[in-house]
Amino acid sequence: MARPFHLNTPLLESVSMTKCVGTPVFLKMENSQPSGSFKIRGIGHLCQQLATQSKGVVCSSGGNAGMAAAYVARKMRVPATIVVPSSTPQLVVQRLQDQGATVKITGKVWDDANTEALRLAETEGLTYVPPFDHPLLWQGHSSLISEVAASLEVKPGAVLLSVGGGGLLCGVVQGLKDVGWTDVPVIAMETVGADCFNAAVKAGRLVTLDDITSEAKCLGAKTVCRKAFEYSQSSQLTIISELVTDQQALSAVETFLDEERVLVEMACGAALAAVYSGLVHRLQDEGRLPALLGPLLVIVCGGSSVDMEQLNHLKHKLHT
Ligand code: PLV
Repeated sequence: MARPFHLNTPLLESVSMTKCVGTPVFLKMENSQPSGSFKIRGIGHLCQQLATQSKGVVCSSGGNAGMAAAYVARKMRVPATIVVPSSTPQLVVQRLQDQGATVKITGKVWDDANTEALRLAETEGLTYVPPFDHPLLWQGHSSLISEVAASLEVKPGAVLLSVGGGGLLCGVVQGLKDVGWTDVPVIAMETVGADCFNAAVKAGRLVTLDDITSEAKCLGAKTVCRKAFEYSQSSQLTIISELVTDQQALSAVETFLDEERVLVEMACGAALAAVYSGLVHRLQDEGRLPALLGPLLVIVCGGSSVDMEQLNHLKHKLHT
């Protein structure tokens, strides 16, 4: 089997988050992947399976799936076209180009960019790389949990992560199944306005949002993948779907920068906000998480759509 493109990332204990939650908090530092997020796990795996003979790959993305596809394609010496929506910050377009990718800006949200990517795959004979909805992606992402299981001595009390289109959630659930941890609850976070999973859970069916109004653009898929919804309905699993505001997600990004000295984007801030805003505590008070909780595993999904200028721009826009 070919060597994977992703790294075995550090698992760090966070003293400040532990203080906040009252139970040990471990951070799986996916921000330190070569492409800046966990996406490289699934996309690396998918490309190794589907793109070795490819004349080129095309990936639709809010940014980070594109970064992973561009990195992997460069290593595989395959041309990459990344289709992003107009909401994508210029800094991401630049970073994609620096990876050697051709960038195409199409439509307002990821769903529009995806229609164009599918069209290009069809008309130009390119290999389509989906950002979240494919079993090979989930299999690739699942390595994240087997790494944790190999280094954490005890079973986590809960896993905390962000949901965009649901690929990370599906990969984590698959990983939990692989290591026999299916009884570990998963807290699935989104921002208000990029909440397709929460909408589906509430409605009991897949829901397509009218628009993406959150600034956490990398969570901005209008419809969650079917597998993630199916997992939410499974009686074998506990998946808790919760929302934070953009302000809470951004403020979590700032606190994380101050306390852990790591800059992540708002998509990741959505998960971190569950700790800093007291949501984990609230879930315990409501009896949805045990009062005596085992270690909390936080997936620091990372993200490249952020620098100091973008952070200041978001602060100004959201008045935090
Ligand atoms: N971002 C996707 C989908 O965007 C993308 O194209 O990059 N954290 C970060 C930093 C992300 O970039 C994403 C997804 C997620 C979390 C959520 O992962 P998902 O989509 O697998 O649930 C529209």
